[in-house]
Amino acid sequence: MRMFHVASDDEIKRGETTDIYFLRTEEILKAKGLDNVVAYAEITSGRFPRDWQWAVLCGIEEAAKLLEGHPVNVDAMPEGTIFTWTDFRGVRVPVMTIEGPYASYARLETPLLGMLCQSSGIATAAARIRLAAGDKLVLNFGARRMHPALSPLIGRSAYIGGVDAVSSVAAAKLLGIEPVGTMPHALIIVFGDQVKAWKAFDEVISKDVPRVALVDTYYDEKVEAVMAAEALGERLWGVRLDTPGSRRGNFAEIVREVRWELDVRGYKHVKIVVSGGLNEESVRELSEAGADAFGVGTWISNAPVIDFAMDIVDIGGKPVAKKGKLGGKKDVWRCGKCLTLVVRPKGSAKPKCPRCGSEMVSILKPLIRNGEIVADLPHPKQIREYVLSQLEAFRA
Ligand code: PCP
Repeated sequence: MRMFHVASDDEIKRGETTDIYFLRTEEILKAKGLDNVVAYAEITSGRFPRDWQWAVLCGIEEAAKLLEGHPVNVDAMPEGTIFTWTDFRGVRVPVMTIEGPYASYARLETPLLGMLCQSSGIATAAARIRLAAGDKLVLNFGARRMHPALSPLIGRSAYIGGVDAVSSVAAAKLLGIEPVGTMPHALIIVFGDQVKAWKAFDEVISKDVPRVALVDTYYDEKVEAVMAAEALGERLWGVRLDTPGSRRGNFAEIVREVRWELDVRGYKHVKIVVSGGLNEESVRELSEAGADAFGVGTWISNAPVIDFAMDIVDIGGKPVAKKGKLGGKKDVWRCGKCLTLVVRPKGSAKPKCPRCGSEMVSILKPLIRNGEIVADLPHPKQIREYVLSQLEAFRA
């Protein structure tokens, strides 16, 4: 008997979260002796949400584990690859290809797309917040905005996208990093006194946890910030402003005031953490106003999905396609310098980058061969470094 309304690993692996029409398709193909027909399918994206011009491919490790053991060959861009939904000439970019008896993987389309669509949306939102925050600290506080079964996935995708840490204990465990957080309003309300709560935190919590005092519960933020600095002095790492919308007015102005009042009293070491309803624009604005760290929840955890679709484009070596898609197997080339993508019919000559003339590399790599995972699946830390190195191209 399932306690929570989420699918188990086994149910996902068996394809039981699939859409019924795939099971009926398998049944028909078997009944008509077409269950050995080899189909080559590609996964491409539609236009990105929020007017994004690029996205971060995420969810490849889960996809590999889903497809593992099925009689298929799979190529894919490495997890963390930044891609555009069309190439230089407007051709949709395949991020993954699957080849094998279609009836052996038909039902996996639903879970596979779900894995890539959601993780890539979250990782992309995180990468955009990363760019907006520059080198400042970005913390993912979004576990409470989605079903808890997804916390490890949300934290992993946000971390791959570039956030520095996550507050979800389960996500941090999956990533092999320490969970990071400050204190909730509840702690202060239970004590009924901010100073007592801040001091209790300082007294009880292990010394390697930065002391960040929440300073918007009762009084004006700058008043509480000075109170916290006076209460904890050098041991205070920072203050968190999670000012409620009803009092937010010009949040950047509040941050400037808090910065000023702390500095004129010699508390230059005290950093300012902001959270609550943050997005790319407010992170950029608050960073300019003097904020040092950002707790971002909804904007990353509830990020819109990347609209991936899977289409058969080759049957038995013959190009096929539905309306709106291009038939035939394709090579995908990427410029090592400016990340420009070029899609060509498979086996075509290797192009030079049409944008900067640099060398291009084939970006679809073998992931699975005859049902066996053949690619090294890197740790999220490595994938995050790969994403950050690509983001440098955008910063340049
Ligand atoms: C929220 C909590 C989350 C933040 C805001 C995420 O504050 O701290 O981490 O917000 P977002 O989803 O809008 O980006 P509260 O709801 O005040 O909770 P708490 O008192 O526990 O900090």
